[in-house]
Amino acid sequence: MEQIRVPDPNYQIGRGKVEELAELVSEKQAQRVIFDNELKPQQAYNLAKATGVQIIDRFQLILEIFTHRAATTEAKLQIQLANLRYELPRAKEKVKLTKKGEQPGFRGLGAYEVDIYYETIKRQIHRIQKKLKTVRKKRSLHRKRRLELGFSLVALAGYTNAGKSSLFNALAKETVPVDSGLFTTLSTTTRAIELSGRKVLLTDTVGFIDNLPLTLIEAFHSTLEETIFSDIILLVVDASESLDEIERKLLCCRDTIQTIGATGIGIVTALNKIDLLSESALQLKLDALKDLAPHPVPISALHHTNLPQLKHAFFSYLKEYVQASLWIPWKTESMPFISWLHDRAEVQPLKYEGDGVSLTFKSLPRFAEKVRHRVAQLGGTFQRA
Ligand SMILES: Nc1nc2c(ncn2[C@@H]2O[C@H](COP(=O)(O)OP(=O)(O)OP(=O)(O)O)[C@@H](O)[C@H]2O)c(=O)[nH]1
Ligand SMILES: [Mg+2]
Repeated sequence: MEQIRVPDPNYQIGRGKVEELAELVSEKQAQRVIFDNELKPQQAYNLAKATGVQIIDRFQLILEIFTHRAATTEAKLQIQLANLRYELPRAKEKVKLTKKGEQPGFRGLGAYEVDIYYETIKRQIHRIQKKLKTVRKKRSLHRKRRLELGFSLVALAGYTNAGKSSLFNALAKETVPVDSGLFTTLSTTTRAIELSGRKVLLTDTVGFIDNLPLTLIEAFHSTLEETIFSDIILLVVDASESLDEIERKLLCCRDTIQTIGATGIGIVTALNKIDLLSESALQLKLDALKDLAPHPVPISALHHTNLPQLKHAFFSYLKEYVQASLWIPWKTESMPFISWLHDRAEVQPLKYEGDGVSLTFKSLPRFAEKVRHRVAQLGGTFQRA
């Protein structure tokens, strides 16, 4: 529903509209109503009373989406903090309202004293801020764990609804799943896939949007850690929209990538949903987007169109593998070391030499350096080709 008017202090929308809304809710058996505008507690309360369902605004919706997507402790804390900061100025009024009678979205608050509820939130904010400080110190651990795997990281990114998750599923399905034992520590939105024999970690991320409420920006950015630490960004665009829309969203993506500090990472653009476009319309868009969309590949995630071309495009961006040879003496730690290496690199058959074993492997340069370190600990020798 849409209405153009000066916001009503009690309902945000006009009385007539409130009635229409209540009818619509009952006709559609809606479970909640989402407002694009920010709502005052008084308005949310009155609307809940009039419609019988919970009323939330854009801010709360976005917060909910972030809550589902937050993979790291830091992101989770940032989101809790954003939520509490949203609640704090509303706390006293909400408790007062609830004392008049509980409504959907206001339940349970009536038991509080006004000041106690406010103070509780303040204390929680304080506690989370303290936790965040500790967590930030540990931030790099998460990243280290990924590097430790020895895989290249590809992050899906793009405006909301562009088709990132569809592409994620399509790519994950098209490729042989890699032994999952290793990945129990990864989030559900990361899959290991094979790309021309190389192991790659593909991560789905939360969608970008314009006009993000200021208080949510930090929480949003911390859910995008995967993007910052990736080797390639696979930027997904809904190419079926108008050229204006596509440009606006691409600019928003470019800004977001810059603000989170993911600059300098190779970008391949998947122009998605081409099944909805004619050949000539697609060509027009490809020409018009030349400067805004780096390395464009037209695809359809839904129909699995052009996925090989897409994989080829980002394969060329993966860091070159380096080759190295090593020798380690035969001792108890040697066997676990070799199986660790097998899981993470392309290892050629072993050769038993005297009282030790030698082998050649290919991997990412950063991983080869890690191997060099472990070989030294085992008292062996290491040589990069
Ligand atoms: N016609 C068509 N529809 C598609 C294609 N890819 C995705 N869609 C549809 O686009 C909608 C959004 O797809 P998602 O994969 O959920 O998009 P997303 O980018 O992950 O969205 P958020 O996670 O909300 O940011 C869904 O209804 C998909 O079915 C495509 O190639 N063609
Ligand atoms: Mg998605």
